[in-house]
Amino acid sequence: MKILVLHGPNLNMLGVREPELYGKDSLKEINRSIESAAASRGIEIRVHQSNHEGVLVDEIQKALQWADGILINPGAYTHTSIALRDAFIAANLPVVEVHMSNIYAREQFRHHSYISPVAIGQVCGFGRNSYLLGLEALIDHIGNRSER
Ligand code: CA2
Repeated sequence: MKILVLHGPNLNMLGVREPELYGKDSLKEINRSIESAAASRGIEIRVHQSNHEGVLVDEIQKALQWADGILINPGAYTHTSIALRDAFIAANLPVVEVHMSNIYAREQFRHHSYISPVAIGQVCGFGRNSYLLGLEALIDHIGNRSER
């Protein structure tokens, strides 16, 4: 099983600014914990962070050639990007959307996601664990699908 992990804009700043919102872990540390969770399940992952919407679209399109599913924290593009949503529809791969913070406990504009209607589910509010819980759910979903 192969999974693409995508991080959207500004998530390269994790651990550097706003620790009260997003925790003290750097993106590197978060990636390490995702990689070790995946490795313990024998799952191959590739991780990519970009601050650019088009680069994220390119990665989603490329995933069609090799990935069984996508775990994404789309960052602020969650609330703005029809391009990412269309890329997910075109890729037709299972997607899990994750957020470190509880977007529903924050500003109104963060309550709407363009991504969640095309995702199999969303995990938010658990900091770094949002990624690990989302990964678990995605692995389970892909596994159950291939057993059919
Ligand atoms: O809670 C999340 O994971 C978000 O996707 C994070 C986005 C925000 O726009 C979403 O509404 C919710 C922001 C990522 C910015 O990350 C930073 C990390 C450290 C310092 C500054 C920004």
